[in-house]
Amino acid sequence: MTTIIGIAGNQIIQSVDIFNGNHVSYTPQAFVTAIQKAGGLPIVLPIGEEEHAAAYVSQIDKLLLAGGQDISPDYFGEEPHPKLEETNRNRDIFELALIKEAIKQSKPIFAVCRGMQLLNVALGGTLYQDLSLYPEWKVQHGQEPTQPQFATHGIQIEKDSALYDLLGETYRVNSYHHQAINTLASSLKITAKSTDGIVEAIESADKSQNILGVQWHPELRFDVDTKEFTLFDYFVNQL
Ligand SMILES: [Mn+2]
Repeated sequence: MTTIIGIAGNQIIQSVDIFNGNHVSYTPQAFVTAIQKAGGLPIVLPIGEEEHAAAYVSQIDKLLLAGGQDISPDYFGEEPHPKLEETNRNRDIFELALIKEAIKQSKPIFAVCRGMQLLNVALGGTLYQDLSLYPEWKVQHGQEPTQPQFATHGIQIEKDSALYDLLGETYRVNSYHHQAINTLASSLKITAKSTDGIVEAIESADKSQNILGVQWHPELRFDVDTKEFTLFDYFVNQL
């Protein structure tokens, strides 16, 4: 049986000169391609009503949370900091509902960048709305305009983790985030950090949930680095 992967989709809802000005639901092609290459069957879940999250999750085997907008800070009890960037409240609400349903229905979750941060918030953790709020910030975590196929900063991986088995003790990742995990949700464990101490990967603290979260973008490097592809292979075929 083919493993059905639900990818939580994003929207373009401002006026832009693409798609003939139409608003669109979408996910980056790289997620679709990586899942197909790993033998999974990807389905894009458009942002919808939170009460429909249970029906969506019941149709899929596993959930993938992609990157994108900043997370509305009131979900972790803060007002918007001046350095907060674009948010989409509808996406936050829908994805928070997808996460709760996936956990309730025991469906594994692979969470990328914003997805990892939102997962932490959904489970009770908090974020730095901007890295300038992190006192020990020393590494460039927003590598733009350097292209995403280039890994720019190092991470140190914890031994007792699935990530260690996939990537080893040290690895280099690309980095496109200005927000980061602050306090970690109690049901999660940190499995990798950058050298300045930013959380770069998480897993479930116990065996009750199947969770892999990464702060970088493996979907933008898997075709130039076979180790990066092992994350998708693990998600689709093992997690
Ligand atoms: Mn980083």
